[in-house]
Amino acid sequence: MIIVKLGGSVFSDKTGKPENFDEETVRRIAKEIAEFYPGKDFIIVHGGGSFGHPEAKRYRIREGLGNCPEIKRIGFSETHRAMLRANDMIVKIFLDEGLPAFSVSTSSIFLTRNGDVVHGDVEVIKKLIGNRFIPILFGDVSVDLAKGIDILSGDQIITYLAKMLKPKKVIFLMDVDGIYDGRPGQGNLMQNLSKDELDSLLTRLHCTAAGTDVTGGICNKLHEAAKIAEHSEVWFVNGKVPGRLGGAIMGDSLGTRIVG
Ligand code: IP8
Repeated sequence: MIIVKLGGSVFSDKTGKPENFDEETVRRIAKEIAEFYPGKDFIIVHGGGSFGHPEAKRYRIREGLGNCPEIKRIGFSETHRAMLRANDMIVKIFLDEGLPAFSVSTSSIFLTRNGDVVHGDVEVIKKLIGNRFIPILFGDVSVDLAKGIDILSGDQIITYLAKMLKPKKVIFLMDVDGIYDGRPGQGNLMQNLSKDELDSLLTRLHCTAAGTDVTGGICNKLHEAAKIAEHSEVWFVNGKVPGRLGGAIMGDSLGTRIVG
């Protein structure tokens, strides 16, 4: 089983207009996956991009229900709807390419406490995989046991799925070539990154900046990658460049591979 994270910056321009969508890139990614399906099982998890993040920020979903619960409840649902719109376009493209993609709403099967997953029902996902579907989950709003509501990033979902389902590989698709030894997209590309190097990189990058993401951008990704690496091989490759995903699936691609 291979889990692919379709980063929000791959299918949309996070700095652009709300809900812009790069159909051509998603179609090409679907075609690359089609070359390996049904020989391999896939789970896709996509991020928020220009869909979920602006809404989550506008309604301050990460702060919980707080003292304006009426507005927050509307925002919770609107943020979810924005994610469903992205999800629907992605699922449609996969279906067009002959892949049996099936949408699984993260917020219906996961519960969080202060943003951390405390429950995730993976039975449906297991059965879908058993029946040769390609489940497509997404970073989403979550019902939170401490704050009432929160956001669950696609990267955290993958950490949980990796722990429960032990995939062979997790491949993060990004809009840069991999992980750099400086600010994202700068410095030298680190092609092989040990778990120790990953930890020191997190310290060096002063991982606090979230950019346009309410979920912490590259820093959250690296933190989650460190946990995922305990269960699975992890790759970071450029989803905007044809062939990189296919290369990572085969085990030979320009990008960053986390070595245990
Ligand atoms: O882009 C965030 O998911 P991510 C989802 O994977 C929302 O961090 C709703 C902002």
